[in-house]
This record gives sequence, structure tokens and C-alpha cells, in this order.
Amino acid sequence: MNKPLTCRNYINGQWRSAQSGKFFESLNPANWGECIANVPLSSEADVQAAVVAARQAYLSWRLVPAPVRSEIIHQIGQGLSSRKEELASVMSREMGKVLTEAQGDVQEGIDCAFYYAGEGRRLFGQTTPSELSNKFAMTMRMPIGVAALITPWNFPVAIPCWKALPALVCGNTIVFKPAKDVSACATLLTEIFADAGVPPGVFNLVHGSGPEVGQSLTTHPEIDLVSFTGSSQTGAEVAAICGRSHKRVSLEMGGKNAQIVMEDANLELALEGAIWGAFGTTGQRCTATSRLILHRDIKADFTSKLLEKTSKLQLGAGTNPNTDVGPLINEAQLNRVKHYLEVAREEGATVLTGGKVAQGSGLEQGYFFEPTILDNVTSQMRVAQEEIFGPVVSLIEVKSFEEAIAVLNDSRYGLSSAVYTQNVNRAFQAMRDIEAGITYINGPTIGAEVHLPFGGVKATGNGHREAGSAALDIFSDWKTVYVDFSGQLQRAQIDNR
Ligand code: TXE
Repeated sequence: MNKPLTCRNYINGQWRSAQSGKFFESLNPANWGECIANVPLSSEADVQAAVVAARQAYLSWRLVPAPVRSEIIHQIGQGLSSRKEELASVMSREMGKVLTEAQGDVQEGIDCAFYYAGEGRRLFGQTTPSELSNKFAMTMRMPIGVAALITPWNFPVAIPCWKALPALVCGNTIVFKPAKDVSACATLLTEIFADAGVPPGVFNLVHGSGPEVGQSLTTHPEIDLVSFTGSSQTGAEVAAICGRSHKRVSLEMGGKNAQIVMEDANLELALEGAIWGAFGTTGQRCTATSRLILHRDIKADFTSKLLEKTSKLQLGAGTNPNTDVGPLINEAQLNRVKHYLEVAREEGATVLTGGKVAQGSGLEQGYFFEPTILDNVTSQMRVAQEEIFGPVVSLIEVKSFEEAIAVLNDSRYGLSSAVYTQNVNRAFQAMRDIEAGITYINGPTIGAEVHLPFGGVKATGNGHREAGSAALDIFSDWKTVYVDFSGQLQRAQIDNR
């Protein structure tokens, strides 16, 4: 067992304890007897210090040329690369995900760093003709100010990088509040930012709870922008607070993602996609496959093969190289999944496999739940409508392609979607008719790449997109500039008519 890490807040370039002097523990979800980190339990006073530092640092950071900001972001990419194995190992122990997935999480941060490092030499605006003579017109991206980044536990490096790196390249300063369950990961990430040469006050870390630290940030008058990923319920509260104080807010919330398998699909491919989509990261991805919409002609065959593959999945600690499915993040999440199994049974769904807390050697002190397949699910059931966020997938039978699309769209969420078909016409119809931010053809619902926009429609988000150049629209404002070199007053829409 490793010695617990002692975490600190990082404010104005200094590592500090919380002003309360209190700590909480971040525990290993695969073995709750292991403390991964002792973490400061911060309060409003710590948030205040961080916001003051970020506000002060903004005055100079916004004037650093973007290509110079980029060089620091490039160093962050180098730092992440050189500490990838260490970060992944801590992540696997602290958050529970399988080591290879944890490496993928860090890799996403690295990719993101090199992408936004390049962006510093672009940040393109537009030049366009003016309608008046001897007048010049253009647009420029301007930073917003101090950004609060509120992040969940399921992607401890990738999600903070998705937010922090475009925020930095655009010239904003940051107060970062990670989820309590991944405080050690957030600490290592912050060390990498500091070692890369991010100036004091530009990137600040405050550990603590959502209601205390998170809410102090969303209500703080000196925070200009909040970028949030988490539950729909908390997202709605964050948006309401930001709306009242005219803060910009980007929200990335839940999903109820579906994979359609048509009768003409390559079934082996669709099976592999279903297993990875439903049970990868123990179903704790916002893009996880939680509904499998199966054409009736292949349903029986597909289901028996799915059961066979599922029975082979190994549960265990993410650090064990033989593990396929790790633990859930904490007791609350385990109770949530257990609750949804009760709901499923009450609603008349059939539990084909799983459906209970996992027992067995090595699983006694962890939040393990068996990979679960629910059959006879209809679109109206709560298990087909609400985000479960665990290793649970519901099978829904359909008779036609049109019905499959209708069932997929019968959701308040619209994040990711997948269609397995060999029919090119159906593939293009699906791209056009599915109500989701992301559609995969012949691939699972998970697998986002950092240079493409990420986000959803309907109740999944509020219209913003993370990653790629789309994220720049969250972290910058357009300024439109007119330069009149005619030496006289020229009235648009009037003098040239
Ligand atoms: O999320 P919360 P939780 C969904 C998933 C999961 C459920 C609950 O369904 O089962 O949410 O997870 C901070 N003001 N997702 O409880 O509470 C909090 O400290 C400001 C989907 O972990 O939304 C954390 O940093 N901030 C999601 C972050 O918000 C507050 C990933 C998210 O926590 C706050 C995670 C407040 N009042 C959960 N209350 C995805 N889209 O991937 C909490 N926070």
C-alpha cells in the first residue's frame, strides 16, 4: 500500500492548506481501506484568495502573446507525457478505472495540450470587406476573464485539460475545482501546470465539496465564466445562479446513449462495440451505452452472444492487468445503481445477468457491481430514460429502422449515439435524423477525439461544445473592429445608398 499523498490548494503559485485547517480523505474505490490522499477541505475563504489571485494575474496574462502562452501549454503536454505512467497509476487507484483506460485518459490530456499549443498561432478571426470606402473590418477573439472550472471524477485528467487548455490559450485565468474523489489526480495535474511555467495566479486549484467550494465559485462576483461537467441536477443549479448574475456558463451533463443494431449489421463488430460502450469505465462515462436497440431478427442471437461475452468480463481493481471492469467510484454511486435495479424489477424488466453487488475474493472492500443486462425494456421505463451511470445496459426490441431511430430519440438527453448497419442509405439517414451531438456509424458510443467538438443536444448541455476549435467559443468573446481611414464621417446603411 502506498503512503497517502498530502494534497494542498494551489493559490497564486503557492501550495497552501485550507484556511479551516481541515482535511478529508480520498479513498481507493477498489479497496476503501486504502487512503490515496489527505485533502484540504476548503471553504469560501480559500475560494476568495484564489479568485483574487486569478483576477490579479489576468491583468498580465491576457497581454502575453498567444504564441507565448502556447509554449507553456506545449510544456504542459511534455509534462503530461513524461508523467503519464505515474498519473495513470494514481488515477487507477484513486478513481478505479482500468490502467489502460487511465493511460488513455492522460493521453487525451496530452493530445489536448498539443492541439491547443498549436491553436496559439491560429486563434483566427475574420477580415472582411466593409460596405464603406476606405474602411477596414475584422474580428478578434478576446479572453473572458476569470474562469471557474468545475469537473467530475470520471475523467480526472482529460476533462480538466479540455477546459483549462483552451481557457489558457485564449488568455483567461483559472480557478479549478475538481471532484473530491479525484483530488490526488488534480494535485498531480496542477504540479505539471506549475512545472510547465504557468505564472503564479494564472492557474489556481481549490479542493473541496460542491456545495461549499463549487457554489462559492458560481456565486462569486469576480468569476466571469463557469465551465461545468457533472450531473443534470447540479448543472441546472449552476446555470440558474450564473443566469442571475450574467455569467457565461457552459454545461456538459448527462446522457442516455443508445446503440442501434440492425439486422444487416456485422454482429461481431456490434457486439464488441456494445461490450466496450456499456461496460468500459464501468459504465461511468457520459457517453456510455445504456440502451441497446436491437432489430427483432437478430435480437435472440445477439443477446445470447452478448451474455456469453459479458460472462467472461473480469471484475477487479483497475490496477490488476487482468481486470476488464473496475469498481464504481463510491458508495453513493453503488447505491444509485442498486436503486435502479429495484426500479427495473418493479417496472417489469428481466435481469438476464448481473443485477447485484459483486461478491468474491478481492472484491470485499470495493464498490463492485456485476455487469448487468436488462431485457424486456420499453422506452417508457425509467431505466430507459434516466442516467444510471453504472455497468447496466437495457435491451429494447424494434421492428424497423424507423422505429429504432424513434426509440433512440425518445430521450430528454442527446449526447452520443451509434448505429451498426451495412446499408449506406440507413447510415446517412441516421446521421441526419438522430437527435444527438455525436453519432458513430459502425463504432460504439464512446471514442471522442480532442480535435472534434464534444457535447450534446437537448438536456445534455446548453449549446456549447468542448474540445477542438469549438471550445474557443466558450473561452473567448468576439470583438468586431472597424477602422475608418476615410477621414470623414461615413454612416453605414445611409451614406452608401
Ligand atoms: O455529480 P455532481 P456527482 C452524473 C451521473 C452521476 C451523477 C452524480 O449520473 O451518477 O451525475 O454524480 C460539483 N455548485 N454525472 O454527484 O454533484 C462537484 O463537487 C457547484 C455525469 O459526482 O454534479 C463536482 O466537482 N458545483 C457526469 C461536480 O460538481 C457543485 C460526470 C460534479 O458533481 C455543486 C459526473 C454546486 N451546488 C456525474 N454540487 C458526466 N456528464 O460525465 C456539486 N458540485
